[in-house]
Amino acid sequence: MSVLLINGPNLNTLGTREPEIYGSTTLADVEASVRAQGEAAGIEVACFQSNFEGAIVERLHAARTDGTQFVIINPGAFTHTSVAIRDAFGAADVPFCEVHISNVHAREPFRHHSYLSDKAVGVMAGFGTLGYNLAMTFVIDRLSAG
Ligand code: CA2
Repeated sequence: MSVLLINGPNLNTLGTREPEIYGSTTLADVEASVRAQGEAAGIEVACFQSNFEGAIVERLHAARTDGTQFVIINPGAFTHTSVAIRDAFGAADVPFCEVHISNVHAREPFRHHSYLSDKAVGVMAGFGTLGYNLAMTFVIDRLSAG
């Protein structure tokens, strides 16, 4: 069983800036933690981060045929702008959860709209980096149930 964890722009700097919003956990910490959760459940976790919209689109195209059964994605700022990533999920035909570290609904109005949420199985927002683990707990449950 295989899960793909995708992080979008600027999330490679997680843990180094704006700790009052995003905390001090690094992306490497997040990836290791979600991988460990998967390993304990017999699920392989592939991790991908890019600051480029097209690279995320192409990774989603690959997910259609590489055995990915579920995607967990924090699209970063592309959440609020990217019809291309929305369309790529349509083409990939793989279920996904959307994760936001911060509570986007308690922030600026432009962060309240997501181009992905209505296509997601579920959305986590505001639980800090723990949100990735909460989403992974759901995915493990979903995949284990068959
Ligand atoms: O809350 C989230 O996870 C966001 O997806 C993060 C995006 C933001 O544009 C979304 O509205 C909500 C921004 C990621 C910026 O990454 C940083 C990483 C470390 C420190 C500061 C910013």
